[in-house]
Amino acid sequence: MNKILATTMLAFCTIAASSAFAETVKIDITVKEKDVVIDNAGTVQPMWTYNGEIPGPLVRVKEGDTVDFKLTNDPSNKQSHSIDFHAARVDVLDEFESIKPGKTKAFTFKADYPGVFIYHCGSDSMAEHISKGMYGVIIVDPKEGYSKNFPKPDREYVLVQGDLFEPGTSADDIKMGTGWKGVLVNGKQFHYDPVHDQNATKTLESKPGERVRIYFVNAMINEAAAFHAIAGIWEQVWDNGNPKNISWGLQTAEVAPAHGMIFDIVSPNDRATNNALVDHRMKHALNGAISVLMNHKDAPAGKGRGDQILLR
Ligand SMILES: [Cu+2]
Repeated sequence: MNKILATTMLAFCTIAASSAFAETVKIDITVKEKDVVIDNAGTVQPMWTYNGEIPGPLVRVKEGDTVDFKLTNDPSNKQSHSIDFHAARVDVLDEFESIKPGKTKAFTFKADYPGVFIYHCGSDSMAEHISKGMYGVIIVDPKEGYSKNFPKPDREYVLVQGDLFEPGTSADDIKMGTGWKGVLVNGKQFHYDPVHDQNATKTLESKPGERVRIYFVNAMINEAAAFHAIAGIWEQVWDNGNPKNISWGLQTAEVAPAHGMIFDIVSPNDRATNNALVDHRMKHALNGAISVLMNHKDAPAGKGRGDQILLR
């Protein structure tokens, strides 16, 4: 075997190895209590966050991977905080314990189940910590990859729905829903809806006929989300995002608090169309939970791909 061929084969083996075998993925997150912009007008509210963002950073691993995780509670914070990964099987009193400002907590877990999972703060009062923004998404891609029952999408978007309460609402009132103000989609009311909010500048986009995969997570503390695509039908829906839990041709699916599901939509390929992806509970939709998906031939190539899966 000549040297060039040997080198090529070695390179090929390295790529194959990295995609076929489980890896250890290192994730560090810092809790920051800070003022955060909660709508398209630039309104700021004191919130509690993972890495300063609502939702926290998108974590994506493959089924079978080990997550090597470290949580830091920033020394400038006032509260104890924690993290609860729904993708982990560990000890709630150990890995998920609360840590004081200035402390760190490191642990590992194996992502044994494929799907889309929430992570959130579990510190007392959990209602207050979650509703102030302490949640995010971990996607665990199935180890067998794509298949007939879990086809490769053309674009992917993450949508996380959370509560917005009036600033200064007490933990007890938050728990009972008093002082509720609206719904944040990826951290902002009407984040991707220029129809209902003149200050909105972003939309989800795809080309006609493309398969768009929505990773939907409901981080609301007390209420389910009735996820529906106006002027569309969910081609396939996977409960918890597990390829085994497949449903076909759904109009609306209920996503429980602290649950996630995968929704695919395929637009007609012979015309431009628009969809509104909504929580069909009117109280939720009309207070922030509407996102526009524009299907048109000029959709930017990078949108819904790479680092533009969760649009900030
Ligand atoms: Cu917390």
